[in-house]
Amino acid sequence: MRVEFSGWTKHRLLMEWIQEIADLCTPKSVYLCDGSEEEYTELCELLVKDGVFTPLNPQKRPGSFWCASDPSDVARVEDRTFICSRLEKDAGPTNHWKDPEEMKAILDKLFQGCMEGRVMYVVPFSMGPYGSALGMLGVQITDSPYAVVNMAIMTRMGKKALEVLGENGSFIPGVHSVGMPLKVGIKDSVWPCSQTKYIVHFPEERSIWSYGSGYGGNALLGKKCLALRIASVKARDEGWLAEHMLIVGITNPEGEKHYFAAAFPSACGKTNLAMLTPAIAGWKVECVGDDIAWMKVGKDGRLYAINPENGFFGVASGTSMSSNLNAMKTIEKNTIFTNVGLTDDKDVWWEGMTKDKPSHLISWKRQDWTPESSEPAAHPNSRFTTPAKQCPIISPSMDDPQGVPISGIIFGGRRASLEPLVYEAFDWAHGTFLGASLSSEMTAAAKGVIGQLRHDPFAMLPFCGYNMGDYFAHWLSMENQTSKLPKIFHVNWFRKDEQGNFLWPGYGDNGRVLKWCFERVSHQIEADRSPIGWLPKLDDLDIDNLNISQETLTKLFTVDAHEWKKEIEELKKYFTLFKDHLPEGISLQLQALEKRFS
Ligand code: OXD
Ligand code: MN
Repeated sequence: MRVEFSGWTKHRLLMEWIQEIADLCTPKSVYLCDGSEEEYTELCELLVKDGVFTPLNPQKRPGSFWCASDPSDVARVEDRTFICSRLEKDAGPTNHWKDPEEMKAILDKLFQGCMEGRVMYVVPFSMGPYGSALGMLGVQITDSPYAVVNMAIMTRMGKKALEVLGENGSFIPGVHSVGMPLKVGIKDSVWPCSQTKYIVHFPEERSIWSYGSGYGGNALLGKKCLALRIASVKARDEGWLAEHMLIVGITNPEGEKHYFAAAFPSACGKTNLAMLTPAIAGWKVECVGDDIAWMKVGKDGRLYAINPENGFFGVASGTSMSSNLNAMKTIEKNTIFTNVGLTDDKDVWWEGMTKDKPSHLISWKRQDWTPESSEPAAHPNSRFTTPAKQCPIISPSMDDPQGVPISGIIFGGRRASLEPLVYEAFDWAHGTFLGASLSSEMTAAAKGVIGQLRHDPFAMLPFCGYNMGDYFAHWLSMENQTSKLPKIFHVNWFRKDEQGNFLWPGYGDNGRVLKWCFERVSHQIEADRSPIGWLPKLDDLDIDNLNISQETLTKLFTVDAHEWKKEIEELKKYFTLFKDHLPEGISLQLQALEKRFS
């Protein structure tokens, strides 16, 4: 089939590539997206007609839809995610690798005719504000209209991106197929997907191929595939940082403002922190992004960050008016809900949303559900896809092509013990070591054993597009570019007592911790030196109107030498994984930590 471009683009390489993919995948037709509102509405109507989307009650949630995935396609598939660099050592020990030629042969077979009977959509998009020197352009080809409408929310998608691309601009190509060709006689399913899944990245040629899944990070290629795995490689080559981090602006009662970026593993509360309503009076938080930050040293020597995305793909389960009021307000309209419960009055519900449970609903498995049901109404990794602009505290700087200057970087994990509520790194190299040492209990965001502790350096374990040891070295090397790098902090909201109760209330009260970080970056307060870093003087942590005992506070900040020595042994073992790719700077930090405990 000859693809008719009719002036959609004059970019010769783009047209040749689209034709090549159409020839390989043999769809019944090709649709070139323009990103208009009419197009979004028409695609949603198509998804409704096909039974994929159920429109929600317009009185309750205008412009919104419910849908449920195949029960086998509910999360990112890390074990099917590949970094196919030419050399295995460049993918490193934390990524799955296959020789690029071998992988291309596999993909060639899989993609041959894979879109038969389906429409092939071509989705041009910009990651980051149009024309930002920090931004990047991508084009996703997909046979999933669900992926198209999600991309329309999550990225700056359509004509304008094509204009910026012009006739010879560069773009990251991504091909996505649900992997279920509609051969004659085969009936489509509401959530087509395949048991065979491949999420593949070619870091040298900077391309993405995704097969078999329609869900989230597997299918919305702008997000994890482009903005983290491919972008991290580009960032290494060009001397900047592509990170799994939220970005917030914080203003104190005196009107002073600082921006922070924070890395937490998936489903550890990044969206909640990004949209925080601080429990302390007079402090204001603005959200620039909830998942990804691209950061580059600016002319003034400071690190500037943009959020490459344009929407939130947040975890619905557990989100409530008390855990994240701003997220609840963001999703009041124009939102796609995937794998939550559908109530009888055509609204949505999930575990943790309200204390009172609906007496009946349709669960994410499309089954009748009552509070007595043994299975949850929503999948723990259920999601909302919603425009960032709808967030009541969205920062006007989100669209600033310059980005925002970052004063502090925060690392955090889910640790029941060991890690104090908050501490500060001695310097950049020590902060890099804190990022490299991050461990967290696993959540439902990826397939795996929930609750199991795993190393997740920089919260980038599933997202680093090259050798993680080289990535540590890249972080260390940022110091060669400037002396004005941000301060680095480590937080842990999840420490528990002997009975298994959380010691810290979390959510809005995390604003108290942000306040401490703010006052450290603005040099307003001193801190106490400890073997692991700078700890707050307890009087400096604002606990006004917080019902917390001195004993609990002490436990939150306990640095138990015995536990830390065990952690050091564990880290020694872990870092051997990186062999000669482990930079000396990290080994020296580990040795120094050990020495401080001896
Ligand atoms: C996400 C993730 O979807 O980290 O953001 O899994
Ligand atoms: Mn994420």
